[in-house]
Amino acid sequence: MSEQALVRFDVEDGIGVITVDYPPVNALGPGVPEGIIAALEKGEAEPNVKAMVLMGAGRTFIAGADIRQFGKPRPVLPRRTYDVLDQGTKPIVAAIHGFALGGGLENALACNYRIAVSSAKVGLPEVNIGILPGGGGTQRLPRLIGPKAAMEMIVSGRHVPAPEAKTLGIIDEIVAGKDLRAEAIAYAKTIADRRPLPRVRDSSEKLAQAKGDPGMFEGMRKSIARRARNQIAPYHCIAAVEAACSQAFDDGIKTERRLFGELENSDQAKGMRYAFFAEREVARIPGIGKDIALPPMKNIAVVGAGTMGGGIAMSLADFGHNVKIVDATPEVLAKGMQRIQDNYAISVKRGSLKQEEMDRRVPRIHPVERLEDIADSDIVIEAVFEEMPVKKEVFAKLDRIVKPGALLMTNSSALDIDEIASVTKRPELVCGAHFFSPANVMKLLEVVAGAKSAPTTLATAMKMGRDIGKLAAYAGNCDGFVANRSRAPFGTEMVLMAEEGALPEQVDKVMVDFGYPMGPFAVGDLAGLDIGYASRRRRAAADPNFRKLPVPDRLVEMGRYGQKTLAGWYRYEKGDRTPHPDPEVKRIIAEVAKDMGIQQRSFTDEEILRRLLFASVNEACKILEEGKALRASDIDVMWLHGFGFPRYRGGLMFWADQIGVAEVHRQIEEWHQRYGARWKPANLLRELAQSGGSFRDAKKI
Ligand code: 3H9
Repeated sequence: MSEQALVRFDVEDGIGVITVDYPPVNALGPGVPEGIIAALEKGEAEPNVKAMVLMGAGRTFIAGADIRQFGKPRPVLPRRTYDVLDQGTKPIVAAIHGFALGGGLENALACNYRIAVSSAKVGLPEVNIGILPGGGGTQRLPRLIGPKAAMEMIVSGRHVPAPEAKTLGIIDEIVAGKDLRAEAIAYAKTIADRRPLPRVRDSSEKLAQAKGDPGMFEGMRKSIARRARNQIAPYHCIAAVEAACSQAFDDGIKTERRLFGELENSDQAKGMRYAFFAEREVARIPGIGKDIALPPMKNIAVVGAGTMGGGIAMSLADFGHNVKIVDATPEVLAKGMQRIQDNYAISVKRGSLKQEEMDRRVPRIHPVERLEDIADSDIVIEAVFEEMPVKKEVFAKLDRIVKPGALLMTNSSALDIDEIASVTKRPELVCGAHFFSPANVMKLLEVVAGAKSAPTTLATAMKMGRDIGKLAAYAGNCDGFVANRSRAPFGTEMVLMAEEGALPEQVDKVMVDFGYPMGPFAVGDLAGLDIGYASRRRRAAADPNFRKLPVPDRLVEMGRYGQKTLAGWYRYEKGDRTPHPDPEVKRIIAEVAKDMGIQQRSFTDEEILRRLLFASVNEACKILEEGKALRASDIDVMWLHGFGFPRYRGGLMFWADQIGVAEVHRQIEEWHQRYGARWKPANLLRELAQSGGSFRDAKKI
């Protein structure tokens, strides 16, 4: 594409209008900065141009640098757009709609004025891809709004709505936005003769804030210590803002460049960039185009007012949907509604939700007492007990009662979708919608395809997920679907390793150091060990070869259910969630090991990490070779958003790719020899190791 096509320049009424036109989001891809510079030079040279406007065509202003170009060699431009904007002699107005993010906002900050429509959002979200604003954002934003507010924006990476941006001082004026071009031209005329030109780089009053509050930067570092554990970018962001306060503008820019250079090719930035694109790729199901016509999604109902059903109803209400919720008895329904109220009230108490917002959301959830009351639904999401006969009974009833054409989705986390669909006369309208717990918090939604699920059914479930802020991922119908099935061997290995001598506290420390927010044993105690116990019993009854896990079984049989009984893998003090290693657990583990003839030994941290994660990588390969997942990166998205896998490591399969398929295969083969059948390498793993392939490119569909 030619530069003219990427950036247009035309003159109207003495105002030069520069329009970036690089769909879908006007990223600053190759040719765009060059096009902006060429247009600016044209505007400077034309005597009849009194002022200029910089805007974006289509749905947005500029979403930032082209992320696809990072990590690749790029031509070094003799001048950057920011410098050309700074050196201009004619006023330039950035006219923002949609998003002004990263390099987009940085260009706007180098303009003399900024106007925006009220629905616009601005931000410097670079930290979310493991880098920092490298186009002067760390130097200009603190000068414009003060270092404290700037640091908060840069370190959080949040998108700031235009009205708030106006209050902060980023935006000069909010415009109606009916015809942004006309409004921007009108605004540009009002400032065309004003001199001197306001330049953010020249103003330093706001920086004085740092002198009055010398502990500001250290305070910020402390406040993010938990959230940003192990990460480099957030701390570099703080250092860059600190430089804005202690160095002259041009020196600050050099510091920003140096810090940016340290981050761009870091492993963390690579992992986060990969995650960014994986999260977008996950929305695509081959064979289902964007233009597929979808049935209505207006009337939605949830069956089951337990923890999951309530959480699903909240997820819908949070995004403005009215939702009916039904349960077997008025008592259970009332209890469920109370739980919903309480959960919202906790968020209000913590300050993460405004009372007015809670008052808007709760009335969107309508409790009803009979299935007949949800007969007019377009979509029904079932969230009753995880027992096949119960699910079948509910689906048979729903099929009779709910209007023809309505979609019936099950929130089952493992049961056979085809068996559930078989009791209905509309199997093509049935699929799984597996929310993760707590459903109103966790972002992952597995959309599970039954053998007869129609493309429109799957596309509707995916869209519903996206509409309520979830990352919806396709999964094939198999035991545990994709996320839980790939996680299951991790859960088994951690217990078997404990029998061999790796104690919960060592395993948990390894995984927390790796980047998980909590170790897996501590998570088990939080969720309740009785849950896994019940499911193991069920599965053992159905499958004589099902592997027994005597240690957790014994803990549960002793009444050690986890945090709720103040004892599980750890012991707890009343009113305190801190896990304390328990000699009693060590004794039980040693006893079980002795009974089973297992020789206990010591483990290195590396062995623990590999054993847990490689077990899952091998299972993920089986899932891929069976075609139950569409791509390795979908499994990564599931691990990032379902299990708290550290985002800066990209995801399970991306992490394994960094180690290399050959090494993963070698290690798994070694453990296959030592531990037997459960470590048999997946065929796909063997093939990839032989062909020199990568997990990332392994698609089996
Ligand atoms: C930066 O600016 C560094 C600077 O400091 C300067 C350094 C010198 N690049 O998300 P969507 C694609 S770093 C390339 O589905 P939405 C995206 O992959 C950058 N591609 O839409 C997708 O492609 P496809 C700082 C990009 O409406 C399509 O556009 N900026 C970029 O849900 C639609 O995206 C950011 O981090 C990009 N920058 O959300 C902002 N952005 O259709 C990143 C998007 O093939 N972007 N694409 O899958 C976003 O947060 C969201 O895309 C946005 C729109 C909110 C803008």
